[in-house]
Amino acid sequence: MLLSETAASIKNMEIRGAGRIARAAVEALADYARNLDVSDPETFKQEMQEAADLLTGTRPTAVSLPNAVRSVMRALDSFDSVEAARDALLLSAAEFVEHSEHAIERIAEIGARHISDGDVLMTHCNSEAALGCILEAHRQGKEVEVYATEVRPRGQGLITIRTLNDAGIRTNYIVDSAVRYFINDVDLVFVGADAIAVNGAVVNKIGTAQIAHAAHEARTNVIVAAETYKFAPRTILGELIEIEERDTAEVLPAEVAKELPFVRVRNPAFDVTPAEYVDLIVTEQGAIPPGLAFTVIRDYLGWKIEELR
Ligand code: RUB
Repeated sequence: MLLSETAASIKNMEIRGAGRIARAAVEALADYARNLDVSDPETFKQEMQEAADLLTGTRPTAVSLPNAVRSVMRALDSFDSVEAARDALLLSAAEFVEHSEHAIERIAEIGARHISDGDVLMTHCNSEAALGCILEAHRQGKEVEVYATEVRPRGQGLITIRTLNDAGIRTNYIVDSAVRYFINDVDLVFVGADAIAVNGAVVNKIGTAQIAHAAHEARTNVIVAAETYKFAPRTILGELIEIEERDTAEVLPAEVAKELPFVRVRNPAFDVTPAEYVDLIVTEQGAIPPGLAFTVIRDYLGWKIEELR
């Protein structure tokens, strides 16, 4: 897929979910580098930077996207020939994709340990990492049942219930507003993340915070499944994670909205779940309480505070 096509597919959500977005962006960068026909290394770096900026500008919340792109672009720092720089970038991109796929497998293994035979789980949106844990528990022979939400306005719950159904997992499909009604029937909430702040707050699909709040009230544990590259380094400096607000026509058709001049439609795609409503974050490096988010940024993302300034 061409760079501009990948960027458009991420923006219009044909490619969606923070992990998939990161991998698609890295693959698009690699493809662009492979075909970039320039002779001067500075021009190569500059063109690659423009490509990187195009990709990172597509969706603002999933921090996996800039983290992935930046980690691959770092490969260009120390080369002075186009061929050497190209090779280094291609190697780094391949390593990222491999690491990302491996991370999903590790998270599934670690997350499944927290699921017991007979558990009733709830999930929201469509997270490859969260679903990986549920599918792995099922694969191990644990009998699980899932409540999956619809996920207004884009309906990602449909993708989730198809996957669960294909695996033969008993699933209840509910509207988002039925979460509190059913929360007492649930043993464990499993969700993914688009970004995790240094204080352990989790940014995920709009509605996650309400679910976590209901779970907290019902004393039901909330587990977040997230690769370490979903942690947001710049939050160390107090930077807030931008919440994407999408086209209002996803919520109300434009022709209806036109008839209602006093009505303003709002469509935030994500919300922030405070760390105190999160019991555990399962990463490929192990499961941590949200209070240890800083150590992930320090120890696994390789960011130095000086670099962030
Ligand atoms: C997807 C979403 C997912 C996270 C984690 O939102 O909120 O829960 O991205 O997914 P959208 P994963 O559909 O708007 O991209 O675990 O697959 O990275």
